[in-house]
Amino acid sequence: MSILQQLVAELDAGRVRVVDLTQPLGPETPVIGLPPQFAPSPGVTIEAISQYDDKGPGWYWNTLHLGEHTGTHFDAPVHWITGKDLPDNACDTIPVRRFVGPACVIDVTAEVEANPDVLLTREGLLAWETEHGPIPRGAWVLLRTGWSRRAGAQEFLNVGPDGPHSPGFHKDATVFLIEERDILGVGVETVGTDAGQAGTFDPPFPNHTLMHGAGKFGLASLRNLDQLPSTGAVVIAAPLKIVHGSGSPLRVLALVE
Ligand code: 23J
Ligand code: MN
Repeated sequence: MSILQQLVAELDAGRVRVVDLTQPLGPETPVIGLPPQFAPSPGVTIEAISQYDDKGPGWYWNTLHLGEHTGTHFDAPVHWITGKDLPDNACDTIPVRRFVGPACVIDVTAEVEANPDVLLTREGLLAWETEHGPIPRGAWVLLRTGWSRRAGAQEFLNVGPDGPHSPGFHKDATVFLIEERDILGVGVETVGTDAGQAGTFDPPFPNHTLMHGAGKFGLASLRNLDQLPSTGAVVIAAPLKIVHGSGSPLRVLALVE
């Protein structure tokens, strides 16, 4: 059997599973809140074009209205000013090979329960590697925080008087993943790939600033990371081919043995 025939046989036998890392996309989907001087994300509106009625007796279809960065979504390098002049930096020009890679899942759920603002550090990554081996070039690095268990926009966005509180990456961890591991990008359970308080960091939004400046990607609002092993899964995260798109909602799938 060829490798792909073997893969299909393993899927049929249930020895390889497809895990859905995607949130439902609808009017209830929480979107990021930015400070009031900036233009907001519009949320999700779905309006029927026809539903087996006068407007289309035999068919049902909808119009979607939403931002590119809504729900489970992909961040392309062109999303950030640091990545705006890179080659192949948008949804329609990134080579498709770069949407597929091995997953390294870093579990900080216990730390987040103690402190929702916790940041994964370079030391945290090195400790993970001592246990699981080096993060390979071209990996998706997924930050498992338990955050997707938070039901409803209020708990999920966790906005206080001083802005949102949610976990993320320390700048040193981001630099390490770019310069010493050459990953594809990071994925998180939270609404964005930076910590809730990252607007106050130096630089602001260090994960967006540095990852996209290095041509790397982001995946936000993932779920079901607790169904993945620390290593060994393969993640497929292919955004819509939006012309000059800065990002896109997408279905993120993991293949797990
Ligand atoms: C726009 C401005 C700031 C941020 C974001 C978008 C995201 O997190 C995003 O969805 O990429 S932090
Ligand atoms: Mn985004």
